[in-house]
Amino acid sequence: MIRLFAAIEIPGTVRTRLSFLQGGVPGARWSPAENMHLTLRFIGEVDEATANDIDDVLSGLHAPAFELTLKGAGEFGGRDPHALWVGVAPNEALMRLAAKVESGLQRMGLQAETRKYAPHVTLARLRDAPIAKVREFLAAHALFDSGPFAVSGFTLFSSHGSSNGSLYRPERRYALSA
Ligand code: 3AM
Repeated sequence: MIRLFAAIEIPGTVRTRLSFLQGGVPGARWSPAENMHLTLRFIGEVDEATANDIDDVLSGLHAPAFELTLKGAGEFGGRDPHALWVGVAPNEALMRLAAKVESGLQRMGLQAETRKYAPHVTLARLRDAPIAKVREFLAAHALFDSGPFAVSGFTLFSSHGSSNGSLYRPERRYALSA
């Protein structure tokens, strides 16, 4: 079995800038810069035959290249926040790409993703982080703006290890059309 997700890779220069945002929240486990990505679709554990089918579907997907801007900061979890992230400036091309990935995977037989797609780049996972510090972090980085960068493809990653020591390995890369 292999644990998979499809994601957009973030350029190294942008990941370095994101790593400069990391700090000031006790109880945060900050993501290493090499792990930072924008998930398109979490897939989960699949067997090898299914992984091959997924690769076929993603290889056959046609979508245009686009520009992406990371913007602002947010949390998941509300009163008990469990993740800190930077968001994405409104981006129709990204939403269409995520929808194409979703419909392709459903057509090949994967269970539909029931949660609404909420594009984000995770900066930290939280455990018992003081809410005041979380609010301070969000206020401090509300105006973060990466500037636009080109997205010319997307990647099928495998995920190894536990959530804190996760290693994400690019398995396949798929080009978007110029
Ligand atoms: O893109 P981020 O880092 O927020 O949290 C996991 C990570 O999200 C998420 O998939 C991404 C790559 O591992 N993930 C892990 N297990 C998940 C699950 N059961 C999950 N997303 C949804 N359901």
